[in-house]
Amino acid sequence: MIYFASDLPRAPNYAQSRQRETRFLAWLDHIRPNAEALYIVGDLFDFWFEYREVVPKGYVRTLGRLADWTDAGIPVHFFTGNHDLWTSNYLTQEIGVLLYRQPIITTIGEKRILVGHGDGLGPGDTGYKLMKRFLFLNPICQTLLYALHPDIGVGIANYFSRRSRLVTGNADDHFKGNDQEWLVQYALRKLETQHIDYFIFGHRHLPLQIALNENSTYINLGDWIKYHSYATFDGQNAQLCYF
Ligand SMILES: [Mn+2]
Repeated sequence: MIYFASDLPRAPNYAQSRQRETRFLAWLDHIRPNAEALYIVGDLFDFWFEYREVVPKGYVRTLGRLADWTDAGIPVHFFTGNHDLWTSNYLTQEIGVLLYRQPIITTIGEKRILVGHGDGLGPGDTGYKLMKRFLFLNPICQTLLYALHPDIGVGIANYFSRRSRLVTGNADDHFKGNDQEWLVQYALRKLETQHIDYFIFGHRHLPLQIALNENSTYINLGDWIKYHSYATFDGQNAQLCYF
């Protein structure tokens, strides 16, 4: 079985963050016996920024568990989200994940699956798209951040992490209809030129499984704040599940 999960930001306080992490780790341990691969589809971290010799505090148990999986030969595919788009080579080197900065189309069995975090895809979200392009991924901004003491740099990253969460609107916790759901629109547009069996995205923080046509489905992975939701793929069918 192949597993997909995304969006595990930390809670405002330490105790709640640990609680969230404990639940996620319990899920990892639960699925491990029959896991052939794991896809972390973005926003595993609240924020992530790598200095040459320093990485942010926290996430020790999660990172340790993922390293344990990759050491055991289970592939862990890691997609950057808007909260961890500054991921560099630490996670590939130290944890052994396969890193993706863009959505990918992968063929598993006979199914074509498009996987990606989903930030900045489809129509709308113009404010975020501009910030991502001109601020978050701007080499000058990154160089400036490197030049700062990590306590200050990480503090700034933290600030933008919260801000980008505001910009991308976690408050939209109800389904807005296919024409207002940007990722549905993105998927429908993709289907005009090619066949894709499953679109698997995170970022929306709302578990969704929507038939786009007779043989194409959009799954949103929800999150690990409210829903503890994930998706499975058995080689034939993908399914939204809850832990
Ligand atoms: Mn996101």
